[in-house]
Amino acid sequence: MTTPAKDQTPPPPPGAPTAAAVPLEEPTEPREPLPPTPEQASPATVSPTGADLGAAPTDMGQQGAFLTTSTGARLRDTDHSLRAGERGPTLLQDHHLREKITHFDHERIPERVVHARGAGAHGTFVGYGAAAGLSSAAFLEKDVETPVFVRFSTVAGSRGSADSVRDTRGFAVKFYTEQGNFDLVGNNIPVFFIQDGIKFPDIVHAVKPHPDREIPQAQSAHDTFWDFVSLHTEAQHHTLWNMSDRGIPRSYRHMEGFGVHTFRLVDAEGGTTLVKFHWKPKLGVHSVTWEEAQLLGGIDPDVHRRDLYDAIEAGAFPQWELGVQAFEDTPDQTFQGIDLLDPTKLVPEELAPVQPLGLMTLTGTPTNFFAEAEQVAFHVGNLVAGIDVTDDPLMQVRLFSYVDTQLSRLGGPNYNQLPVNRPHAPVNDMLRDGMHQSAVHAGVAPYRPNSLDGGCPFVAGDAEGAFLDVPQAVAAGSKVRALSASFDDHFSQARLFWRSMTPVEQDHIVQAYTFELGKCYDETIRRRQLLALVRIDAGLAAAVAAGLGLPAPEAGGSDTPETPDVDPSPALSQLGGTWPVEGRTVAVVVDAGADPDAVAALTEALTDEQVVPLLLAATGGPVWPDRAPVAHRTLLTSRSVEFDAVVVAALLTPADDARQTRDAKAGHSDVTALDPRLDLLLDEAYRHGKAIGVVGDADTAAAVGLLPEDAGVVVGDAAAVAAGVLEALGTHRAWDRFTPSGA
Ligand code: HDE
Repeated sequence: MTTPAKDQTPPPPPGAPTAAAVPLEEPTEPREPLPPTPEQASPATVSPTGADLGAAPTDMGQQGAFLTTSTGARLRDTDHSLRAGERGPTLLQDHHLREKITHFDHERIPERVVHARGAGAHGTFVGYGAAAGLSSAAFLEKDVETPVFVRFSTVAGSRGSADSVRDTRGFAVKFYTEQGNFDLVGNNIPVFFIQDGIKFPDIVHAVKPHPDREIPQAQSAHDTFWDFVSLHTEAQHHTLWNMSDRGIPRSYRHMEGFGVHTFRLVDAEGGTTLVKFHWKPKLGVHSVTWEEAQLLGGIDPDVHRRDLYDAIEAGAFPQWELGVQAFEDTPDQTFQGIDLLDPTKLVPEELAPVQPLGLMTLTGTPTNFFAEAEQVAFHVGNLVAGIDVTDDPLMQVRLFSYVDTQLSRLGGPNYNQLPVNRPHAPVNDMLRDGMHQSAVHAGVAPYRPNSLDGGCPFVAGDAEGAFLDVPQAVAAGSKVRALSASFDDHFSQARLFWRSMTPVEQDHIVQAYTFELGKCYDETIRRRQLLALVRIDAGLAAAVAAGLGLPAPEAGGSDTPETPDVDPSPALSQLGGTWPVEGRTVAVVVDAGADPDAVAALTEALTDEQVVPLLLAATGGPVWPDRAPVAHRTLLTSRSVEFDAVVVAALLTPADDARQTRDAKAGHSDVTALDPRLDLLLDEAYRHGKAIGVVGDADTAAAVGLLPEDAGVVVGDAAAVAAGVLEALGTHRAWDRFTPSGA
């Protein structure tokens, strides 16, 4: 066996809390706080009113080598409270104790009503200049670079819930433009459950845990959700997306983003265009399987947060292209029969292609999660010149909600002064005082008109880049609580989505509905949802009904009117195509008998493509005696769902702890030649359509139950395996392993 040279040691995988050597003994020498790690970014050091302070980001963190009170007095002891004698009661005069405990008692703020679980990152947006004829927004101009902060989220779960659940994902971007902050507060699904914002509390109350027992957490598989959406059929289109693989993304990096509503862009001459915003991930759209999602909920509930931060730390910076579908701003605000003000409708890309406007790259993880990802406050009304809202009845209500919610969540009206929310443009707003005011405003006349402050601040015009509320004509009419008849069709676009899916994707949808409805206690609710499904597609309804053991409803009945036929939109499917593989993880199964040169060559080939190899051995410690590298994962600590692919570089025989009493996974099989946990790992990876490499020949493959000709299986030397696995990863999954039902 040859020795791996020092420079062949694979780099440590991302995620270690510090790069510094950690001493075994408690340190005794005072030292300044550690600076952020290279990938950590902080909000810019601008003042609460947008002035560039030119300070180092570390100036916003803790300073000095000694422990102090919050007012800077150095402390002698923080391990003992001040007491009347060593065995006596604690004294009320202990100001340090009271400050420490009182602050701790108030460390939590209300979590977001929705989208409580999420993760944020810093980055930049660079305009292509392609929006010139559409919008005067300066940040869209060619090569203009704008800092951004992005927060991805689930909707239903609490702040500590799992990332892997079936749900819609939030995709909110704050652009710190030189004309003020622009927030694009979107989702990974292009349509919404409701058409009028007044229904938002209803859908949210329905999907949240039942109010009596407060279960289930972060799930839609329960009676109240299906009760509501089966009655409120405008939710059917969005629900169908949730039941598709879009509801269980592989990572944030693999999600599309959508502004959902139609926006109105205004060009330099005042011309207007209606647009729908899209974010296209450079890595393509990719999802986990439902079994993976369920396993991840227990094994790696932080999967999406970890993936995002590990990728950024590894230098595999996630990227999305921002684009728009553009439509003529006609009086009826309709495109080819699709009402652009109805947020339950999308416009197929085949009818209106997405025009790219710029590229977003995420390059920085938060320095402090609470200060940044928790305190960031998005608002649909944070608009800049060149971008305006429309009369979409959902959007209109959001314009009220996002300010209102921050008042209780962030404790007052000055939340835009928090470092992550501060604009990078000068702020002169005449808003004064209030809780947590951190600006020190000069002048005596925060009102207009005034003469005492020389008339300041002045209002701006077009020449000064003032925001324009487009003078949009509104139809004169009566005050009504109603929507136009064009909002009445709830099913044709759900049918469009279903018919655009490949057979494998359709199977996943059937499985998801059957699972979710199967979790409902009430049969009437299941039957009612089947009545909605038959209006989407009779085959879908029949397949779900069969799984539930219920009769399939007939299409065309009095409560199941026929839905018009639609042309599919192939762009909605996530199959087909090949994509970059940056930041994906590959388990490399090794032991001391594996050829270290082959393993080094393999891991190097993977890291060259910014794929993260994780050495998986029976136990921790050095894989080869007395030398690097050490195993990153062990059979006990890992499960297949943590990896995108597996390479078998050693046939692990049963290890000492391969006993069910020590590791339940070891109960998977009685195979005596292989460790049963490796057998399980490979079974699952195969079932989930993941790439599997075997360093060796057909006999080696046979020893782990694989054939070289199996889809997504690569057998050969290290170089061939690396190349084959990288190629298979690029297609996201070995789709041929999923045999669609009926095939
Ligand atoms: Fe939200 N939404 N929403 N929403 N939403 C919030 O604002 C609300 C809607 C979305 O990472 C809240 O700061 C109403 C559509 C995202 O911080 C709250 C209505 C879309 C985020 C709120 C909607 C979204 C939120 C909760 C119907 C996709 C997370 C905390 C009129 C286009 C942002 C907060 C983050 C957050 C209200 C509908 C996306 C309560 C009333 C449609 C991505 O204000």
